[in-house]
Amino acid sequence: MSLDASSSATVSLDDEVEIGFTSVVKWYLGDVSMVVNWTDPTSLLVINNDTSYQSSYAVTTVPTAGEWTQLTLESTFPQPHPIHLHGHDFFTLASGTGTYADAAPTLNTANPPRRDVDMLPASGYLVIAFKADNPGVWLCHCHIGWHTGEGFALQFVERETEIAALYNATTVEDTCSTWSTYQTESGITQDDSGI
Ligand SMILES: [Cu+2]
Repeated sequence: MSLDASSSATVSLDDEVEIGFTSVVKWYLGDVSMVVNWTDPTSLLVINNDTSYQSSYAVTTVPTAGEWTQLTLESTFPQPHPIHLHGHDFFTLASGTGTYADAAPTLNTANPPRRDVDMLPASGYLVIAFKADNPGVWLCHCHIGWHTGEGFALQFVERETEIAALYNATTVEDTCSTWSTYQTESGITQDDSGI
């Protein structure tokens, strides 16, 4: 089915992808390296109406049904990254090498490719967009597993006020508390981004 995208977004992110080498390697999107607490996932926070997210949760809220969100990722690192978004088939509006500003691409909104993964080229940029038609907590991350573990991720909380009703709160709370007990009893220490 042919579907068009929009080039006008009400939520717009333009994040530089960066890597930091300190005692451990971390990836950053827009200066944030994601770290979420295993025992306190975003969906549980939403259910508990505890929505003052820590900055390390890398949350962008997408409040309005039917409006568009656009994410531009740029990287000067000479390695491609497969970018995956949960909850949507996103539209790829542009990608290429060099900086987005230098390339100044025309965004392709006329039935553009729809993907659940697309490549951020080495030393390049990727522009994706999605329409807020699916309430939920949606992770967007590099699909190279250890990059995800090193913080290469962000999340969209889409139509926050509608999310709790979509969950069975008891199931979520029970699952989280069971995990928490297991983690404590087994002496497991979280040593990565938590995703
Ligand atoms: Cu990666």
